[in-house]
Amino acid sequence: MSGKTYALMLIGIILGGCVGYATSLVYIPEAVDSYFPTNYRARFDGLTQMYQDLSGMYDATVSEIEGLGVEIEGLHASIEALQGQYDDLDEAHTDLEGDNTALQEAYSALTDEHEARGETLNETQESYDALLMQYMIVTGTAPFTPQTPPEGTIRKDFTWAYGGETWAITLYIPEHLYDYYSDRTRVPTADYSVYVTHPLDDEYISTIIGEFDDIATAEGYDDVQVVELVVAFVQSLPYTSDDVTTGFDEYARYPLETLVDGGGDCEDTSILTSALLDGMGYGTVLVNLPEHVGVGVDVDHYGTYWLYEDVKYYYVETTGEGWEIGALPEAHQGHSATVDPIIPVPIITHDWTGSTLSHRLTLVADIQNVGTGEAKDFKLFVAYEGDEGDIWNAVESTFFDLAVGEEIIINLVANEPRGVHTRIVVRVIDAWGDVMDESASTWFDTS
Ligand SMILES: [Ca+2]
Ligand SMILES: [Ca+2]
Repeated sequence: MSGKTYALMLIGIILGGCVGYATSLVYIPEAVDSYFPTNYRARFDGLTQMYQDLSGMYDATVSEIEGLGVEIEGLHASIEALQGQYDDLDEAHTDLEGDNTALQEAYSALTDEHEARGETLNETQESYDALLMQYMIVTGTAPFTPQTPPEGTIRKDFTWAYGGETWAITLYIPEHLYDYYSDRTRVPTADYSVYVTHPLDDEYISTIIGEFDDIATAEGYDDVQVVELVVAFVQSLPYTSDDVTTGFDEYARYPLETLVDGGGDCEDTSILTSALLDGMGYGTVLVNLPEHVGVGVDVDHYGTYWLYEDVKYYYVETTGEGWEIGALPEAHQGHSATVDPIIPVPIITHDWTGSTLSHRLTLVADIQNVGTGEAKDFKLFVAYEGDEGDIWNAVESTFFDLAVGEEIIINLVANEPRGVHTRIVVRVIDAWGDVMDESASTWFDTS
């Protein structure tokens, strides 16, 4: 387009604007008001106001919904957090349940172990007590910390049957005690009570008695049953005659010898039985039959008994098994017997030498008490004896006492009778004149 055209168009626009302005001056609002009916105007305004109000409500509702959405999100987050917490707690609970089960198992395992250890402790304590007792017997003293089993003991295991059951005891016999008794010269007497009343083994015998007491207490035995238990124990020991085991006959054994040697013959097992029964407090005697020895015990029973100082002592056979209290083997029936109580008695031995000068005998006697009781008011008696039983020129010493194990040397001078067939007799007599020991020379003739 040319510049002329542009100019024409510009002029046209300006003219057009002027026409528009003039028109606007004609159509003023008052003109509109006057043009539209009044009620339309009010309704329009009302609708406009309603619209505005609804818009405001809408906006408020929208913002409220937005707020609730935020709130819901917050609640969701809380729920998730709670769920997480719940899951954690659930897991922890499961873990704790597992822990609880494991702890209960561990607790019952510990309880079992505790009980087992308690039993072991009791057994150990019993063993310790037994060893301690042995140790004290061996050494005579209580150790501060005994840690090793006692040396110098001889272990002996015994089993026997009584009352339908089998019983077992283990003894630790002090070696020095056994050696003491086995080295001891046999006491020259038929009164075997001195083998029971010898005091050195009393303490050890009481520990053996403790073993029987334990059984008797546990089983609730009465007196007869206790005696039967002890007798069954001794009867179970093997019978060994003297000549086989010791090389000579009538070798009486002290109780510990019979236990260590594992048996003996009648006087040995009777000595052991009466040592146990006497130690337990039962009235006990030794029954000395021809060629046999048994025991008598003061219990309420029936059968064969010996009366001693108005007390009935029922016979107990100690050799062989199965003999009941009061049962006397047929081989020994109808014989008389001597009864030796279990009380300490002196047993006297003596030696003497004599020389004669001018029909005067000088005699030197060595007298010893090898028994278990003191000799009181004993005398030495010396005389010449004729072959008709006559006693010539007797002399006596003054009274003397001899403690257990003690010995005394006594000199006596006696006149020798002239022109007789004679022998010298030497006696140790007690206060009642009973002969406690006696010896004689060979027969000879005097000038
Ligand atoms: Ca004794
Ligand atoms: Ca014997």
